[in-house]
Amino acid sequence: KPLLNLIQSASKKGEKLLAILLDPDKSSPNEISFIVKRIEKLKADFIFVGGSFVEDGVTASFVKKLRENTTIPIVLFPGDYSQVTNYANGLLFLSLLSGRNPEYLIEQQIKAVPFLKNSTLEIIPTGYILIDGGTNSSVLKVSKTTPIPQENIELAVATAVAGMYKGKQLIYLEAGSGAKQAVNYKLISEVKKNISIPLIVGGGIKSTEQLNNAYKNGADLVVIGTAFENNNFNNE
Ligand code: 1GP
Repeated sequence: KPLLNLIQSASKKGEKLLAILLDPDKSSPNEISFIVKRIEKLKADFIFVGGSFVEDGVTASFVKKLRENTTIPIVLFPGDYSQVTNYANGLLFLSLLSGRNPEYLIEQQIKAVPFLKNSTLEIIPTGYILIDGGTNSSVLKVSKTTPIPQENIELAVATAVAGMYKGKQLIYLEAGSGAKQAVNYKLISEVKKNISIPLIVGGGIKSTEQLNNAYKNGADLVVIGTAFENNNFNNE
């Protein structure tokens, strides 16, 4: 599993990784070569592609176009099973572990199987944990679940560790796209201390300072979407 190995070995060596998240719904295909140049300038390790509301077929043509413009690995971060496409390199096979909605714990995953059985995608089992980012993010609206409060570190840690015991290869702490409050550093460091698999953190990270603090506290891979989209993130 080349992508997972890359993340695992970076995590072991303490090397920090960056992913830029693109929402096919918000980025126009005409801008792709320009977007790719900006991503390459940031030296991002991955391009994540996904969104909460994307029409059928839009992700596939978007990723195809991306693929033609860059060699950076493309990883699907799908809002639902219809967003899965072979033009990408890998797939975060997400289970929303913080929620109690079976649709996002197992139903969507089952619906993806007919496609995935014949797919070339690297499938990466990922425990997805929503932390309250102070906004009614689209992932909350779509999943109809309650996020874990920032103060409830114990619950966040137990959820992450349960995910690891269930065999997830990555844990993703998510404050929600455009979150007012990113995942707090104490929570990141406590989760990190308690798991032996790589940790992804995203949602509401807008500055180099926040990025570096997330890394310092134990994030192995940070995901930036909104700030990149708004051209607010230059990592200088
Ligand atoms: C959202 O974690 C990602 O799923 C990134 O969030 O858009 O706030 O950067 P932002």
